[in-house]
Amino acid sequence: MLITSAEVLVSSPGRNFVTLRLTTDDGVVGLGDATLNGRELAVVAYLAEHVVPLLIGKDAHRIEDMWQFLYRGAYWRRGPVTMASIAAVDTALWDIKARAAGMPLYQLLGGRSRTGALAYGHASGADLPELFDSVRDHLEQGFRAIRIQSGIPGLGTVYGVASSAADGAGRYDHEPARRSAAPVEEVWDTRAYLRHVPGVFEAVRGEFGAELPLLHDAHHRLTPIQAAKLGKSLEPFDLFWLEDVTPAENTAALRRVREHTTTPLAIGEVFNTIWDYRELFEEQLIDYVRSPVTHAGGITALRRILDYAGVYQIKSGVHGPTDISPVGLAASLHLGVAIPNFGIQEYMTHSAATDEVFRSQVRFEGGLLVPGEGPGLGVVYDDDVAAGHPYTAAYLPINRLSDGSMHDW
Ligand code: GCO
Ligand code: MG
Repeated sequence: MLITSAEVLVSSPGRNFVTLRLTTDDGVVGLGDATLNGRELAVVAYLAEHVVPLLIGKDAHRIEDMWQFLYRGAYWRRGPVTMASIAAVDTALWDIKARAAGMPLYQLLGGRSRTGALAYGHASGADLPELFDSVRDHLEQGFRAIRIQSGIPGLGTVYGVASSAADGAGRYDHEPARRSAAPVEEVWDTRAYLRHVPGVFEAVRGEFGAELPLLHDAHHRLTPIQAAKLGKSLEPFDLFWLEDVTPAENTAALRRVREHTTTPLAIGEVFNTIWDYRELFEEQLIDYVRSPVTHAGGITALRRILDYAGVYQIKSGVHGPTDISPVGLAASLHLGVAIPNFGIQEYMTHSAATDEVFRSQVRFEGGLLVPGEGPGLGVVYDDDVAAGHPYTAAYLPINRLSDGSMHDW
């Protein structure tokens, strides 16, 4: 089964997506997600100029060898652009193998270990009444675990808070990327944030009780000692996890955090290889792995990371914002229902326009995401609908402190 065509598809049904479509000589088609939010065209160039020419005529069944060829063979290893490109090829080859076998992909990954993947949704609000409405809305949608992000008195727009809680379409999801020629600028104040957040969790626990699993994302903004303080102050509210407390480059920072708090920690949405996790796993500094298939080098690579994590009782907590396409989400779910150490799956529902371009078998039932029983990943890309949604430049926002200096966003 030889690869005869490799197409890099770019479309923007509500937001930008990069998709790789591979076709074999016997007509089997596989899809892979290569979306890198705000830097999409860098991956398009890497794929089109340096990867696609190497794929034509290759045996589609040799997934592991292709992974090693693209990773070791480039000499220049790691990095989000390279690893998103490798991920797309790897995912498309797994899709092809499962379609050729006539099975849903999870069967090839060892079969089901669970009925579905527990998903958490994003509740947010500029103030407590808006936040409570958003939590109620998510409970009504069937979510059994909820991320809590709130506005901060004195600050304008902050990460994770929907710009208008109910946008008329009944969506509370925060979509950070903006279609514009340059990034939107936000103003950040860590002390105001640290003063405000514990009261938000106290209020949410008071309103919704002790049972509901609650999560929170600090989005890489704190120093180790600030992160330790936050983790400690949130202990009475029993978080499922506290995410990305410190900038991701310095994994040793989490030693300081861990010394001070028993709040569970999650990190890794901006990591891209198993090496990024080595120290965190071996020293048991985290509890959940945030890497998605799309940015960790594909199903082959994420499975390896999660097997390694399992040795240390660390579980998956796969990244699932809207910039992971329905192809990337389906890939995470096929892996998620198969592995022994599944933890939770982030689920930020895609827009109707996105779902028309990517027709997916993924379903959300009773708080669980299920990948579907069709062959392969179970996602079809509709070229005709996609043609109506051309690429539009978009950027993630940036943060500045009140004196104008740059901070982590
Ligand atoms: C999350 C993430 C996202 C990212 C976004 C960047 O936890 O879902 O932090 O909101 O900021 O995916 O592309
Ligand atoms: Mg995050």
